[in-house]
Amino acid sequence: MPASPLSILIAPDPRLKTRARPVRPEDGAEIAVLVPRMFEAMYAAPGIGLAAPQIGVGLRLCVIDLQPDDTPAPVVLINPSIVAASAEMATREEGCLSLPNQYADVTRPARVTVRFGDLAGKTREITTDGLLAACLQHEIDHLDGILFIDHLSPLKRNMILRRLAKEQRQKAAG
Ligand code: K1U
Ligand code: ZN
Repeated sequence: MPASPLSILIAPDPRLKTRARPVRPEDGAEIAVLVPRMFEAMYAAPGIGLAAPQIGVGLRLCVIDLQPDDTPAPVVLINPSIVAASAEMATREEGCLSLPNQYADVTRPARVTVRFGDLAGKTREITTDGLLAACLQHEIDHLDGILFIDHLSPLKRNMILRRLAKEQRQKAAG
């Protein structure tokens, strides 16, 4: 029987605020099943990234696909970490599949180098800027229990959380 689609946790679910643990070699079988389902959930949402804690799995694992020119470019990142970040900062609008319909300008290092393991167990590095740099930092934040709203003032953060709660109540009421 086909597995049901993964559902994405919505803030303020406490699992989104929990630091995920590193993936270990013995997690390989679970990850092999999880990764295609994470891509499926991410494309269906639709989104350009998804971290395991967003589907209630406390592992340091995320998937990204910016689909430049509508061409699939899937990347799996196992135990990703930022090994270098520019002093220069960049501000861009971010969204989050765990905060549907909520957007805000977030300021982060403009350029980062991220080291991670791939599905074959090889260590890789990406140095990038622009949307991919923001997305990588956003997904690694999820692994540390940090949401994009945590980069905003308490006033803006609470405004977004209140608006989200209201929209979720209205959605539940049909
Ligand atoms: O982790 C997530 O919640 C996914 C999030 C990633 C992200 C978006 C923007 C800046 C940084 C990180 C999303 O994918 S939100 C949806 C989104 O941005 C999008 C959806 C469809 C097409 C293009 C973008
Ligand atoms: Zn997110």
